[in-house]
Amino acid sequence: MAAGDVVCDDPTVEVGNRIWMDTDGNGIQDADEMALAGITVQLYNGSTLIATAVTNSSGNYIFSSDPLGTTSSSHIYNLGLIAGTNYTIRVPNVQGGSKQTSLGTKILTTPNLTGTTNSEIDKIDSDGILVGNNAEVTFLLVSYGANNHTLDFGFTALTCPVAGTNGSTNVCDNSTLTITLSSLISGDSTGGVWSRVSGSGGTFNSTLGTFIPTGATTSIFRYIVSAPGCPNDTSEVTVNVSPFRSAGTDGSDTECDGSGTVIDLYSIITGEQTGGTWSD
Ligand SMILES: [Ca+2]
Ligand SMILES: [Ca+2]
Ligand SMILES: [Ca+2]
Repeated sequence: MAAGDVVCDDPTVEVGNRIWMDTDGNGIQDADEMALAGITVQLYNGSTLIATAVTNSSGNYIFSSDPLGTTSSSHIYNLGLIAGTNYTIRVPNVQGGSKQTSLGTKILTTPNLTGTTNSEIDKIDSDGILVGNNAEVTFLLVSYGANNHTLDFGFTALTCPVAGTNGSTNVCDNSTLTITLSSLISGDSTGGVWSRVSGSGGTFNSTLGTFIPTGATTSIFRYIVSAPGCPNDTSEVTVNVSPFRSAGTDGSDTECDGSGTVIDLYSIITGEQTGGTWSD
């Protein structure tokens, strides 16, 4: 090197940079969507862990080769990053038994809705793809100076299925009509499982969620919906079954005007059960 040459360090390079709450679940960072702080993010070269950061209150993380930067929990400096190398940003344990507690019940949002390249538009989408229980994006560190702030991860609320509002119906025990149990609860999600909680007789089909009350007693049926990460939700249908009561066979009697005879109406109908009511 000749005297007077200017000695330049390699320009630095940094990658990042945001983890956010994708409130509307559209996979895009919208203006009103909040940052997610306290999320652990790792930088890997192949299977080798290079550095670990935790997002700050702006949801930001940075991995940088700048030797002059001041490292914090979210911004990691003085890393030996090599241009032309594929690196992976990993948010570990976004689901499963060791899920990061800062993620609560949130789930990874849809990735790469604007593409997978390091372009201006790629800055606003989510890049994390589920690999096992981790969210990952692998990228080429193109060259020194080519900072890449497009490596973002969106999370959205887990939508749990609901079992709806309880319902009931009243039927006779000689009814042969098929009752579709789901028609008696409201606001329920599909895909749940029916079971019988009480009562006997009739024909209950748990697969179809139907009940034919012929010969049954009052019965309660339970609908349970479940999904990974969600609590089970339950609703019930009560089918009130009354014994069929026969009013007997019609009859008639002929009396003349002015007859003083008291007519026992029960003596005219046949086969009736007690407990009925007369009207004219
Ligand atoms: Ca969004
Ligand atoms: Ca993308
Ligand atoms: Ca992006």
